[in-house]
Amino acid sequence: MAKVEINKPARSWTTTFLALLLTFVFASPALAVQPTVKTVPWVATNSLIPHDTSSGKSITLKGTSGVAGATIEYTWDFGDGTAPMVGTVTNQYVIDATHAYVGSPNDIFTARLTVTDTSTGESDSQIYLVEIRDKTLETEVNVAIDEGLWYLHKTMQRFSSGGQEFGDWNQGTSCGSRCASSGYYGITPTNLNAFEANGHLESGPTSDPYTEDVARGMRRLFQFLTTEGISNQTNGTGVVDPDSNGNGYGVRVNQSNYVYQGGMFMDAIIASGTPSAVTTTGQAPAGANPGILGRTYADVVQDMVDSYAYGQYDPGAARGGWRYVWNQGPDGSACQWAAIGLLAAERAGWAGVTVPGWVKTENEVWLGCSQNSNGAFGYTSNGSFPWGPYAVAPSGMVQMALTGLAAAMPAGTRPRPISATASATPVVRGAPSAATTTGCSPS
Ligand SMILES: [Ca+2]
Ligand SMILES: [Ca+2]
Repeated sequence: MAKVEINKPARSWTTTFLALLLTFVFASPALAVQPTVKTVPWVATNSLIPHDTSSGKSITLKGTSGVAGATIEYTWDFGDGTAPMVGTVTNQYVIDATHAYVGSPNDIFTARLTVTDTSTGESDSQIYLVEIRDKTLETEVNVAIDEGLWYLHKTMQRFSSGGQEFGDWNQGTSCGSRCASSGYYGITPTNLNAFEANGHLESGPTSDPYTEDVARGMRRLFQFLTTEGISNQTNGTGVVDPDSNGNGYGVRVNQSNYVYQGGMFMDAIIASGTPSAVTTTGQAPAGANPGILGRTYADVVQDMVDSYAYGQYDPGAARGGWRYVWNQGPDGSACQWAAIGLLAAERAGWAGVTVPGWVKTENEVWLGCSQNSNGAFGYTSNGSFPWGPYAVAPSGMVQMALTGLAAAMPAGTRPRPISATASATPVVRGAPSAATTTGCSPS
């Protein structure tokens, strides 16, 4: 019974009834959100290409729903005659089921995920195709990629801010130690790159649940960057201008160890495949400072190239590499991330993105300094192997790819492979020249 307030005219029962009726009629449909089911495709642009498995192997069937709650029920029908799995959707982003299909190569099973709102009877469903393959390395790799991307999807932390949807792997709350316990921003672009390298892009179809993940992550990625003023440098070739796009600024990761992280960001931005896309997040422009917000992806990448060009170490015989902060004497573990980012920028073929030639010729100086005559690349010089040759030899090789040395050298003169049994102290074969053993360590 409605409470009738003194001094206010009481509404008649018919008015009250009509108001309640209208509330019911118009409010209820607005409250009920129709379930929208998405299943993860193996190929983002063609959901009819099945996921790989091998007979008897446990795999994860993967889907999402637009809604979750006590009245939202899911059914995974595996399509092989076994009993379906039924449950309540508690997390709209994770409706998965583990299943092992048994059959012969080329057998295709059509599983189906159905989500029903039991309070309204509304439902939606999508198929999920699985094909039995021979248990080869390729099949195992494909299943591992499939499962790995789902792990990243499940551990992404999603949130809204300022009317935009975000996601990252940096907060270490809901995913605990599985997230970046160190809190380094680089984990987010690295994980985004895993999606992109496997064809799941922010510009992809909305039917792919990973499209939303990558879009959330890209918005977050640009919030981790900052502009910085850069200036002419004097290196072994003379005075050089690192500012290829002439705006007076570079861009770097807004955190410690930014030299190590920048290449991961450049990879993820370039792997989007959309140089003309415009950022909707990040540092606002202010006066001459271009900021990050409202710029094309290509322009941001060029400014990251500009910062690596600016931060390359310039003086002496050990010049041409990078370390913890800009313009510090090089080490091989930092150099590789510069090379990885710059190589991606160069190979992207994006209009307006260029890597100055002098960055590469100066990098060759560092390669000459840090390569031992046994072929291995050292850490801070050609005799520096604090962890053996294993970690920094690939660093030297990716730098060689950037400079063009690796492609230009005849096969017989490429760096010799590092033996798995090589000593932590490199064995110098033959008589190394003085130039390859001394005189090039950064001071
Ligand atoms: Ca610039
Ligand atoms: Ca410099």
